[in-house]
Amino acid sequence: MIRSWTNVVAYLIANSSDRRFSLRLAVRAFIGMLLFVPMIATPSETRLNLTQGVTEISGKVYDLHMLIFYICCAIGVVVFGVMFYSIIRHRKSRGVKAAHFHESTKVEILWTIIPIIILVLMAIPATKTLIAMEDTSQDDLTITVTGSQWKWHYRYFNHDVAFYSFLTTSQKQIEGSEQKGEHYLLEVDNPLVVPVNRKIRFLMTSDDVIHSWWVPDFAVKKDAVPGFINEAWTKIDKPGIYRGQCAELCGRNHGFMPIVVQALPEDEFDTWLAKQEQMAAAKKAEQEKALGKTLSMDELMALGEKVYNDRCAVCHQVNGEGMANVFPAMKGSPIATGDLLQHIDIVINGKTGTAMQAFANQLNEEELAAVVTYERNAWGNDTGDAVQASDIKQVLTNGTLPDENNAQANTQSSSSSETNATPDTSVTSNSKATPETMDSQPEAQ
Ligand code: HEC
Ligand SMILES: [Cu+2]
Repeated sequence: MIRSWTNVVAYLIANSSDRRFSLRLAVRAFIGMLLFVPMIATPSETRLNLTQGVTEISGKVYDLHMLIFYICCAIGVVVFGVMFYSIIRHRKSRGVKAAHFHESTKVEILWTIIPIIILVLMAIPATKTLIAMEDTSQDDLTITVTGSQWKWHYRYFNHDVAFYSFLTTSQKQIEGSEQKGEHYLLEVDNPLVVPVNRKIRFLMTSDDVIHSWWVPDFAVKKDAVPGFINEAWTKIDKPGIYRGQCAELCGRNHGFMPIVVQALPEDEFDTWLAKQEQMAAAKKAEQEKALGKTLSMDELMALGEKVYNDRCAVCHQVNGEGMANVFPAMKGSPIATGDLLQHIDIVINGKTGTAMQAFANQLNEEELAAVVTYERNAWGNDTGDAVQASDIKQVLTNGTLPDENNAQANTQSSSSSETNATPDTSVTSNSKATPETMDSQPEAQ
């Protein structure tokens, strides 16, 4: 095709002395070009076009997109064709005299009615597809998707399985000091695992700002809005790994919260889910035990450093110096070197209206104790305070630190009272989107 195009151009130049002839050719070439556009867009593998995806809905969305695209091309050809034809045909050099009329009721009615008819015709298939996309009834599996700065959290309804999904691309690749990997910024530690051939309903919400869960292969793109629950669904035809991104500008690390979905054959998925439930139960038991343990300062600092670097350093930085005017420094912070209860409080409850989120449901007591200890002793903060898991448990249940004298009694009473506020890392309930609130308002939009 390119060859023939260059031929046309060469021909035009060669014959440019014959102006009338080349004009006619130019018009034909232009119309030919317009007709040629849809052909470029057809191959599904081109990076320029929408993906056909791996679900029935994504196929429908693709077809709809192509249909509308072709209609637009046809309109383009007709409108530009008439326009250029008229301009060239009635040009001054041919001695054509301009007509002096205006206001033609007939023409005006015509150019109102024809577009209306075209729009209505386009709306019919579009509405059908939209209605199918919105129909979340009769699902086989419900998954709650919660966005927060800057990670996704997934919870399997009616199963004791929930986890966070973090970006795993190394900082070095991001900075450019290391070769970028194949799935640069599109890889996570825990992908969302789902079965094929089952209808999966997603309930989307957010813990802080608006995010948007977008996986092009499923044609699912839904805003995750704090305080609201949006619904979406998918039914995947083909096992595989599908990648997506947060599609709503949600702050500094917006580009660092990708989505990875692993679609497994149904039986493999069932095995996976059963195993996750077992692991969750084992983890819970382990954490109960951790509450009674007293860790040494070294143990607390080692665990604390890991938690800090994994979860806090994105904002407060590894060197504890934060970022001027955005994220306060931990080094020498009045809170991290001051009142212990206030320090624990901001870590477990966060600070509303700021990027400092509540970590009570994101980390377990042991991790919270360790990270607070770390912040109070790293970077020359040297307060000497060692915080234990049982201290955190006390703050979570009573809002106070255990009194030195009856610490024993407090530990006993607290471990016997199982409250809803009990955090359990991977199996967490989000403060704003617990299963209870979701059950009571599943239709909320
Ligand atoms: C998404 C960014 C972000 C992350 C992640 C984050 N913080 Fe913060 N943090 C903030 C911001 C912003 C503030 C300031 C809040 C305010 O305006 O008072 C803050 C304040 C604090 C303070 C009070 C400091 C002071 O001097 O005012 C402490 C302590 C703290 N964070 C601890 C942590 C710990 C521990 C973690 C990890 C478990 C963590 N933060 C993770 C953003 C973050
Ligand atoms: Cu986001």
